[in-house]
Amino acid sequence: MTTDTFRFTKSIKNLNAVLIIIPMVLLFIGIYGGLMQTMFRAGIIQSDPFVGGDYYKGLTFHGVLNAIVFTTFFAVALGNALVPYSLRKHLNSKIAWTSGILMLVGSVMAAIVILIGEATVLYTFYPPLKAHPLFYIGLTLLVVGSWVAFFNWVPMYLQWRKENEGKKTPMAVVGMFTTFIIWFIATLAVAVEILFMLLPWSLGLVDEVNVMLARTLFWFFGHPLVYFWLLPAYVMYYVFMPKLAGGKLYSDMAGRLVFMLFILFSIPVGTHHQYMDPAIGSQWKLLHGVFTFAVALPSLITAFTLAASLEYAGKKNGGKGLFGWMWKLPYFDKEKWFFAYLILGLIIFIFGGIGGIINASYQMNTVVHNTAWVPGHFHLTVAGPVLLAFLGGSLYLVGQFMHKKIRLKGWALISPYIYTIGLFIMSYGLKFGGLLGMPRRTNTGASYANPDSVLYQPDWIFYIDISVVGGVIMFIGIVVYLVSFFGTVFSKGESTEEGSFVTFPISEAYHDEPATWLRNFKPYIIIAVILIVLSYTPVIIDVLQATYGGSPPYSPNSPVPLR
Ligand code: HAS
Repeated sequence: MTTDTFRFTKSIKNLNAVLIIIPMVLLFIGIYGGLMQTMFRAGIIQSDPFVGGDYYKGLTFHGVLNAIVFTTFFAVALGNALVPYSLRKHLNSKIAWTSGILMLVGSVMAAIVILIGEATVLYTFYPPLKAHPLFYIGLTLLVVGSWVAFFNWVPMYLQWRKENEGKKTPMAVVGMFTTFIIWFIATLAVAVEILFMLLPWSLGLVDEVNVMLARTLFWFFGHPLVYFWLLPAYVMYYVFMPKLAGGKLYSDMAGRLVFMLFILFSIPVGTHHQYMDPAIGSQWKLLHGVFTFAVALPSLITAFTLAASLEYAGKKNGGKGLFGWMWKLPYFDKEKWFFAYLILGLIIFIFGGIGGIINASYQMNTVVHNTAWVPGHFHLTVAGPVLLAFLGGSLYLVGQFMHKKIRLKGWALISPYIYTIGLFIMSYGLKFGGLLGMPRRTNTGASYANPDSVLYQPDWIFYIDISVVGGVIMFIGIVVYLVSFFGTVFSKGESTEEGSFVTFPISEAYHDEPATWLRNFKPYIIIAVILIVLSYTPVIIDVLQATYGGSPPYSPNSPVPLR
C-alpha cells in the first residue's frame, strides 16, 4: 500500500457502491419529474402520466428525491469514503450497514407514499398540507440513518487524535465533520417538528397543528440543509480540485476557517425564509438577516482561495500574464473529466451566490419572494454546483469502490457542459419571469400562455418557454451522464491486487499555515449554540405568543380544508 491508497473491506466497498447506485436510480426518476414540471407549466403536456396528472405530486416527488434523498445518500457515501481513507482507519461495517439500511428503508417508504398520492406536501412539507404518517416515518428513518453513519466516524476520529497529538486533522475530515455537525444540530429541530407536531396530527391523535411554529422549526432546519448540500461539494473543491487542476490549495488555513465559519453561521439564519411571514418581530428578522450576510463570508473567502489555487495551477501549467492561467486549466481533458464537474459548478455558483445575497436583502426579498426567481436561485445552487459535484463524485466513487475503469469518458466529460448550458437558460427564464411576478409552485402554468384564460399573462410566455428549453437541455445532460455512469457500473471490473485499493486526488497546500486556533471543533460548536439560542429564543417566543389557533389539514388539490 502506498500513502495514496487505502484498502477498504469488501463489505464497506459494497455498501458505498449501493449508497451511490440506488439514489442514482431515484435521481433519474426525480429529474424526469423535473422535466415534466417545465413541460407542464408551459402547457406542452396537460399532465404527467407518471404521477397521474397531479402537478403537486410530481413536484413533491422531484423535490424530495433530488433535494433530500439523493443528497443525503451522497453525503454519507462521501464521508464513509473520505473519513476512513484520510484517517487510515476501518469503519465498523455493521454500524455502517445499519445506517445504510435505515436510510434505504426510509427513502423507499417516503417515495412509495408520495407515488400513491398520500404525501402531496412538497419537499418543505409545510402544514396544513398533511401527509400519511409513513411519509414522516420514512423521512425520520432517513435522518436517523445519516446520524448513525456520522456517529460511526466519531470513534475513529477520536482514536486518530489520540495517536496523532499536535497533528492537523486532514482537511477532508474537517469538511465532512463540519457537514454532519451542522446536519445533526439542524435536524434536531425538524425531529421535534415531525415527532411532536406532524406525526401525532397525521395519526389523528390531535386535530390541529400550529402552522407558524411548524414553519419556523422547518426553517431552523431548512437553511442549514442548504449547507449540508453545499459542504460536501466544498470538500471536493478544497481537497480534490487543486490537484486535478495540476496545482495546490493556495491556503490550508483559509479552507479550515471556511468550514469553522459555516459551523458558526449556518443555523441562526432560517428566518430569512420567513421575512414575509407574520408573527415574527422585524428586529429578529433583521438579526437573522445580519447573520445571513455573515454566512456568505465563507463562500466569499472560498471564491478568493479557490481562484488563487486555480491561478497557481494554471501558471504551473504554462499560463502567462494576468489572465493567461485561466486558459491552462484542464477543462477538456478526458482523463481529468472530474475537474469539469467542479469548475463548472464553481462558475455557476458565482451567479447562485449573487442571487442568494439579493434574497437576503429584505427589501429585495419583498420583490422576489414566492416568485419563480426563487427556484431560479436554488437551481443555480443546489441543482448547479451541488448536483454537478455530486455527479462527478458519484462517478469517481463508484469507479473506485467497484474497481471499474470509468467508461465513456467523453460522455462523462461533455455531460456537465450540456447541463450547465441548460441550467443557465432555465434559470434565466425562471429568474426574469420571477421579476415580472411569475409565481413559483403553481399548477396554472399552461393558463398563463392561454389567451382565453383569465390568468393569461403575455409578458411571461417568453420566460416560460425559455425555462422549458433549458429544462430539456439539462435533462439531456443528465441522460448523457447516466450512460457513462451505468456503462461503468455494468462494465467488467478489475481483478488485480492493485485493483482492491482505493485512491483519491488529495491536494497539498501551497501555504500550510499552522493555524492552531482552527484545530478543535469544540469552541466553534459552543459559539454556534450560543448564537442559535440568542437568535431563535425571541423568534420562538414571538411565534408562541401570536394568537394562532391550530389548522386542520388542507390539500393543494382541494379548495376546502379536509377534516
Ligand atoms: Fe439560498 C432560498 C439566501 C446559498 C438553496 N436557497 C433558497 C432556497 C433554496 C436555497 C433551496 O436570504 C428555496 C427554499 C424554498 O423552497 O423556499 N442562499 C442565500 C444566501 C446564500 C445562499 C445569502 N441557497 C444557497 C445555497 C443553496 C441554497 C448554497 C443550496 C445549496 N436563499 C437565500 C434566501 C432565500 C433562499 C434569503 C429565501 C428566498 C425566499 O424569499 O423564499 C449564500 O450562502 C450565498 C453565498 C455565495 C457566494 C458565492 C461565492 C462564489 C464562489 C464561486 C467562485 C468561483 C470561482 C471560479 C473561484 C457569495 C465560491 C473561478 C473561475 C475560473 C474560470 C477560474
